[in-house]
Amino acid sequence: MSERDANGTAWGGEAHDTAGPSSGSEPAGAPEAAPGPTALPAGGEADRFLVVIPTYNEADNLPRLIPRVLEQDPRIDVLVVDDASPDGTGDVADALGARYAPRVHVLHRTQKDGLGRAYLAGFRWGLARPEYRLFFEMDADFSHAPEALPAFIEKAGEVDVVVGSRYVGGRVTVINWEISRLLISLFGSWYARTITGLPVRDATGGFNCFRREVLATLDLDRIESNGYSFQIELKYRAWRRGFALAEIPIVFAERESGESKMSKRIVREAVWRVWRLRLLDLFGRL
Ligand SMILES: Nc1nc2c(ncn2[C@@H]2O[C@H](COP(=O)(O)OP(=O)(O)OP(=O)(O)O)[C@@H](O)[C@H]2O)c(=O)[nH]1
Ligand SMILES: [Mg+2]
Repeated sequence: MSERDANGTAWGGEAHDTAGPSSGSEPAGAPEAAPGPTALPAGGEADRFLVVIPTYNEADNLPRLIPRVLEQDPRIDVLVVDDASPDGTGDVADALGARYAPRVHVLHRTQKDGLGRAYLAGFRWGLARPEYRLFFEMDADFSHAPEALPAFIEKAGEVDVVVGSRYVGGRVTVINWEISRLLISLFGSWYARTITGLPVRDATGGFNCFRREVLATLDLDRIESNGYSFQIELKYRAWRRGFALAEIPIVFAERESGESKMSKRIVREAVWRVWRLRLLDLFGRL
């Protein structure tokens, strides 16, 4: 799958494989004509945060979301990872990239390939740029309130992985979900926790923050999951590598507009993936 950056330059997926170079130069294979958006800030300051937002048909949401994300902290940059959305989200993202340059970047992928693949492409993009110290996962549909970002940043001063949690302190902070969806989610987290031992109440949650070292240490190529289980797998691998996880409470609101991509297939994938993770770990092959 080929990807092009906000300037529309095509660049192959292989270019991402050398994650985390320590020099301030552009990553190999990522031809960007001008410095600017991806160059190291003056003085080699390496303290920026990358909010990775995967999008599929989020053209309505993105223009309202991006400014709200950026205003939370001057160190925040955004990377939109769009899978050739038929509703033109990619073009909307490019326009936002130009408007909010150099803080908004866009990765275009050629086909819908799932949330997990989109995040992995986004993480590799960020790891190839040494200025990014923290990485965030965030949905484009306002389920995740940008106003929570400062609390994640603060907690990331104490732990390696900050998990945004809908289920901490004996409370359920979900707005506008059908009871069936809530039960699937609660059961899913309990199931993942029970089988894998992962000490997290909200195992499937997708509003999370990772220190750079976590993503640089995990072998991203080995991550197979793509749907809900992607969120479980990422947390599980980080935890098994000995990284410290902590949950902070978030309020999760069902999407305001646009279409849901939640499917039975995604739930089914999660059901068997957690067993696979546990067994791989048991046999030392995680
Ligand atoms: N790039 C990319 N993004 C995706 C894909 N599937 C979902 N997304 C995005 O990932 C985020 C989460 O997906 P959602 O559809 O909101 O999934 P959900 O929150 O489980 O379900 P709903 O909110 O009910 O739709 C959103 O920003 C989506 O646009 C995909 O295949 N590729
Ligand atoms: Mg959603």
